[in-house]
Amino acid sequence: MDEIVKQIYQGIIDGQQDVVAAGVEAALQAGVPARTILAEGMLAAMAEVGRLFEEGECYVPEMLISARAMKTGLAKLQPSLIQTDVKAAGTVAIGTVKGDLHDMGKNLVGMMLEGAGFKVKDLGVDVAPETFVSAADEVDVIGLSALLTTTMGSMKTTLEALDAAGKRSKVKVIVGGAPVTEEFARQIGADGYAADASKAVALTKSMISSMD
Ligand code: B12
Repeated sequence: MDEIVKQIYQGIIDGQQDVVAAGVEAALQAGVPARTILAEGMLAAMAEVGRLFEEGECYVPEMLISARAMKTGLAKLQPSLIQTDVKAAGTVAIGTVKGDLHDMGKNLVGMMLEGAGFKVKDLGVDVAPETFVSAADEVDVIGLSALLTTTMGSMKTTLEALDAAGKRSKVKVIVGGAPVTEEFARQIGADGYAADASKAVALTKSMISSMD
């Protein structure tokens, strides 16, 4: 791994916002591709933080501090990360489902969608099914994010609420988040699943073109 990328990786694990911000700037200046910084420096570090938490080697406060450092880095990386070439048409509402406060994956997906030309409405975290239902009138695609196995059920509840309100056929619903799988997406009747932000962009494009 590149020395600067290593610095970013370690900075996120240690929760050092300054180190991460300076590292991202230095890496970009040195010509390291934004996607490499994201994948090898930032996402790999968050995965390691998750592993440390699981093993009882770090706790919620450390996880939060690492998340803050990652957010600082992401803000620096954002302009280089988003592709501004081809503009896609379409609107997407994205939110983290009820009971779940994790927002970095959702933010990253929203950021990449915006970069690809979509109009994105960010509904935030801990979003009630009714809020997604209200958004269904204004958008083409709804994106649901969940990071906890316990909140994956909220995705199903949200789809049921859309159905009950008679709005299920008006929008395409895509789902994602670390514990979510293609299989789960199919089980709950979502229209699509993507494992990461780039795939989410491709998926959204295909959802919109299937609506024409
Ligand atoms: C940072 C973090 C936190 C931070 C969140 C800060 C924030 N602002 O988001 C804080 C400290 C608040 C937190 C709290 C908790 N957390 Co936490 N957290 C994490 C951690 C380390 C990283 C998550 C992250 O941001 N990853 C980086 C992002 C970019 O990746 P991502 O979210 O997966 O998103 C990508 C894809 O999944 C996809 N995607 C995501 N959303 C969507 C949506 C759509 C539509 C699509 C198409 C794609 C897509 O694209 C994204 C970009 O590529 C994970 C570990 C892990 N391996 O995931 C644990 C983890 C998710 N947390 C966990 C737990 C247990 C908790 C707590 C319950 C801890 C506690 N005891 O309080 C609480 C729950 C609070 C709540 N109600 O939500 C567990 C969940 C276990 C489980 N099986 O359910 C994990 C897996 C850690 C572990 N290994 O045990 N957490």
